[in-house]
Amino acid sequence: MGKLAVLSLAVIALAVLIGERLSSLRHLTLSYRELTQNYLPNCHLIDGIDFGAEDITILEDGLAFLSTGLKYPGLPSYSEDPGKIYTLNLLDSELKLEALSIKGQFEKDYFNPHGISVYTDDKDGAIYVFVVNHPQGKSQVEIFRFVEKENALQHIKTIKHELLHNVNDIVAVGAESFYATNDHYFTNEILKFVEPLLSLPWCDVVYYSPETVQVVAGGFLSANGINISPNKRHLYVSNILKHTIVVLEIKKITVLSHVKEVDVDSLCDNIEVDRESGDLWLGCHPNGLKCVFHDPNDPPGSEVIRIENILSEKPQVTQVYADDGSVIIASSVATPYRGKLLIGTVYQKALICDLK
Ligand SMILES: [Ca+2]
Ligand SMILES: [Ca+2]
Repeated sequence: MGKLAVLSLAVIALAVLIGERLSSLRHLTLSYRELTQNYLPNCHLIDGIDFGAEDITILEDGLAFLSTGLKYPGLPSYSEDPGKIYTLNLLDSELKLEALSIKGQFEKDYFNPHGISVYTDDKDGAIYVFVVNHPQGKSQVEIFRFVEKENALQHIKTIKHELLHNVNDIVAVGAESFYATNDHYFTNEILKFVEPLLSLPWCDVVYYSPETVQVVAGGFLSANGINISPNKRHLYVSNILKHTIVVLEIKKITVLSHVKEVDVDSLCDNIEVDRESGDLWLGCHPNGLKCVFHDPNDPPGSEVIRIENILSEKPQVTQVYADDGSVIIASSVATPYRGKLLIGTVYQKALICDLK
């Protein structure tokens, strides 16, 4: 075969590969999806949240913790200030956001909080706040003790481990133990950028305790939000680029078995679980490409999805809220509390609505 023929074949092969990858990217990001508005009554933006509340979780007594000010490579962030953890008491008639001060040996200037989880110790009622932190682009987990009287977080320890290399979210299962998701396989910034384009199912879930650290589940295109069922028997993990929620049964603390994957047809980020009904509440990105380009004239929208009876033969997947970005941009978490729904976003605002 002549050189020209070889070159032509190479060009054709490359074109086919690029075409195939572009088509795959279109599917991964659901870039063709158009959103129909689906609003809830009495929605109000939360005063004081302007730079995202990527993750939110609510205690049984109505106190919400909000992780704000995330700086994440490839996504916009509109503040140079370090991130903060806020509380918001949902039982107060006037919702007042309070920033938690941080006590102890801790580098506040580089605080870059991402996924959070709260654990209450049954023995003494102590409340521990676990926070994924990315100081200067690194990945580590901070454990704080919540000091309610002082509206403060007492820093207890920083956990770093080679298996905790791209942590997105965590769910605490003890005062010092948790499951964590990695949303990328590579740590090199260029490879991290290329990774989603190659559809490599190499992301995982890691269990950490002071005695054991190990990968307990794998095969995720990108593992994002994670949470646990009220009876602590199942883990739920968002396989965000596959548009599914993976259900894992906890056989033993480090032995998980794959139960099923539920289609959600959206790029779902964090997962909150209603402690009474066991329903899953998901903050989702209806169009991933818009999240990447973040064009102010065509912003990413927001979508909240609820899954009822996830362990049954026929889980019900329902869209609860949808907005094209004119109200809130890039919703990443949604958490219900006594007839209200609090929605947080990656880098913009937070919204509270009445559930119908
Ligand atoms: Ca979380
Ligand atoms: Ca997340």
